[in-house]
Amino acid sequence: MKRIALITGATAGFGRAIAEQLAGENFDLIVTGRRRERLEELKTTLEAAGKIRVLPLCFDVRNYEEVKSNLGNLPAGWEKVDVLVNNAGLAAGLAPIHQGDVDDWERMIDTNIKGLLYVTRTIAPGMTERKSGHIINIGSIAGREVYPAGNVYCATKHAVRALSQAIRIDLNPYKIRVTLIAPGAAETEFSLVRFKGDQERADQVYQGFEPLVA
Ligand code: NDP
Ligand code: 8X3
Repeated sequence: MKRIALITGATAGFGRAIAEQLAGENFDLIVTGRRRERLEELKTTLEAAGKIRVLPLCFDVRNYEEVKSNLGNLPAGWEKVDVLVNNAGLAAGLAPIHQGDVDDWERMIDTNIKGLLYVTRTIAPGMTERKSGHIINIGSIAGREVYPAGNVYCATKHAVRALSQAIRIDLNPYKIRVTLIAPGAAETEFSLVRFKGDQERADQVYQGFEPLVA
């Protein structure tokens, strides 16, 4: 039986690269994100070699009802998720605390913390029943250190780190592995999203050092 991996936020950056990597390791893949065309294109690309199956699911991780309706009733043959990669996430804005945009704060907290919780709450019960599984959370160096104006983004990634430790303790009796990956700055669509489409501002982030790639 093929192993199944579920990757949130597979339409870009790390998520897409993880999908490509796991496809090469012969996993069937459930890929999620909000951009349907990108998910369909990813399915076509990854299935082209005829070795694996890809199930694209288009939804917003911030919406618990959407998470439950998409992941709570997976189609036949897709229910037994072996690996969950909680990758979907973002930074919105870069402002000192007294000038921060509260809507940006809500977006980051809702996506990076609550989205991860909603997906985990929906997928983990199947893993505990089967007493097997691996949950991989994408944290960040920003979950260990903070940087100027990074306040809320850094706090969400500190939360991902705390939750990874807590989930590991809770699921250890069920033989479920929990891994936190904490990359440094990588040139993905991350900064373009953070600066709301301002490519020039995004490019400035990676000047003066060599960023990681997805
Ligand atoms: P990208 O912007 O390239 O990719 C982000 C992915 O998250 C996209 O697929 C996007 O899909 C998805 N996503 C964002 N919001 C939502 C949402 N509400 N619902 C569903 N999917 C969503 O960024 P990265 O690949 O860089 O980021 C991936 C993860 O890596 C994030 O958790 C980020 O915090 C973390 N990280 C990034 C670093 C970096 O420097 N790039 C370093 C360390 C960690 P769509 O827009 O289609 O919904
Ligand atoms: C993204 C890496 O250092 O730009 O998590 O915040 S950093």
